[in-house]
Amino acid sequence: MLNTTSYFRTTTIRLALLLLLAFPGFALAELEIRNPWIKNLPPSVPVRAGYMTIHNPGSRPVSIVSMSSEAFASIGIHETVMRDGMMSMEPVPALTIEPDATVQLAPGGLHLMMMDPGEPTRIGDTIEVRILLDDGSQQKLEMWVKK
Ligand SMILES: [Cu+2]
Repeated sequence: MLNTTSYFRTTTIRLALLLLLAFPGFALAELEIRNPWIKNLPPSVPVRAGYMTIHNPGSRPVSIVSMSSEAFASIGIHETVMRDGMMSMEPVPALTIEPDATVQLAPGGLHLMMMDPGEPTRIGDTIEVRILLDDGSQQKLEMWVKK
């Protein structure tokens, strides 16, 4: 049975398909983020490290330009490197994820450096973080505070 609602729905889907076909760059980039979490530390420590798995399901490279959260003064992306036998951290200005690639932010490697939490973090908290991508789009995610 074809009623008015399903007619409009079909038309809307057709229109969306047409737009996608006419403008392949129509959709904004979107990253798939799995298991985003923050390692909890005592309130006396003014920094937290954040981890997650980031997958780019699209057909173009996507760069993370910046990250922010109301719960932290700033968030940077860091890489842990060995230099002259010493472990140190270096800022990553923009993290680029190639098409169909997956990047791991994990202890001992890439991580978020989350500076100056406004309030002490507690295990079980969720903290909202915004990601700015190089096409100008923004993505929000919830990060879990874990032990
Ligand atoms: Cu760091």
